[in-house]
Amino acid sequence: MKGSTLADVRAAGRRARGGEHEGLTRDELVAAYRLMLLSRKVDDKEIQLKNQSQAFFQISGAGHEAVLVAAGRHLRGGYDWFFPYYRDRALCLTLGVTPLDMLLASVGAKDDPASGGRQMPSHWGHRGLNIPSQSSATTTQCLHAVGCAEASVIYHRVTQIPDRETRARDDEVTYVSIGDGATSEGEFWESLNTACVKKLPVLFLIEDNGYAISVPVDAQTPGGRHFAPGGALPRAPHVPVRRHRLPGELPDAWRRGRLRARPQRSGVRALTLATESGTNTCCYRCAT
Ligand SMILES: Cc1ncc(C[n+]2csc(CCOP(=O)(O)OP(=O)(O)O)c2C)c(N)n1
Ligand SMILES: [Mg+2]
Repeated sequence: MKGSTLADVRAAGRRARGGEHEGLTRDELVAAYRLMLLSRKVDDKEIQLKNQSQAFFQISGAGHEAVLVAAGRHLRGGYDWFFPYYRDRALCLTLGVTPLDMLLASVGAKDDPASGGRQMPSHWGHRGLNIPSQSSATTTQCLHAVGCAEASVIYHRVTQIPDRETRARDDEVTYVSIGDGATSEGEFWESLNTACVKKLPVLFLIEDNGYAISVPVDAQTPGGRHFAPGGALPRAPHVPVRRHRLPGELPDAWRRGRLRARPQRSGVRALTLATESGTNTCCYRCAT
């Protein structure tokens, strides 16, 4: 599916009337559009709560919705495992986290299923959907994801583990996502290294929005954007690299990842349509 905005998906839905658009039926496009719009509306509501001092923090996923709905529709909540970045609201909605769950986290309620109000908002967690709670320190999620994927392999291989069928599925994969800025940290490269050495079934999604707060990507990533020839992604030639400008290209690559049970990286370009977080007042801007 071309494009990554709400308007692009709405236009694709019109073109698909009575047929398919790039392999997606009209109903599938409408379902994707509803999730994208829901994600944007929950962001808007949280920003309103923040401005009313009812929420103490807000992290927006605006601009990242299309790729994350595409990812979520090809993964399975409660079956695969998830270490989503803080902008992954649309992925979590697609997996089955509800707007109420998100708003409970936003106001730090004790009924918040992610952490009982102990974590910051958008620090995703859901026991039933296989979303383990994460740290606020960016990139630590990559190490957790690789450990999780290694556990999948061990459950698969060691047949003596009691109840192994109820604890792990043979074709489960682990999803982890990260921003362009966080890929500069050592944990990212450590996790890629281990995933490749052990051939672990991990999907890395890099959401490159061109900035890490105020630092543009070309100030900390060789070659500039993650898509650029000679950019950061080709620096690890042992990991199959897929550069996606179009969210619709994701699933095919990821199906291949599942079939081969090997690490896969995808880089997508995103334009965050909000501030970095509720504590910053400057908008993220596209570098190009
Ligand atoms: C280890 C660590 N260093 C710094 C921070 C502060 N911090 C939070 S978000 C952020 C920017 C990360 O940029 P990027 O990975 O590109 O994600 P984006 O916010 O652009 O989506 C930083 C530096 C942190 N949370 N953890
Ligand atoms: Mg960024």
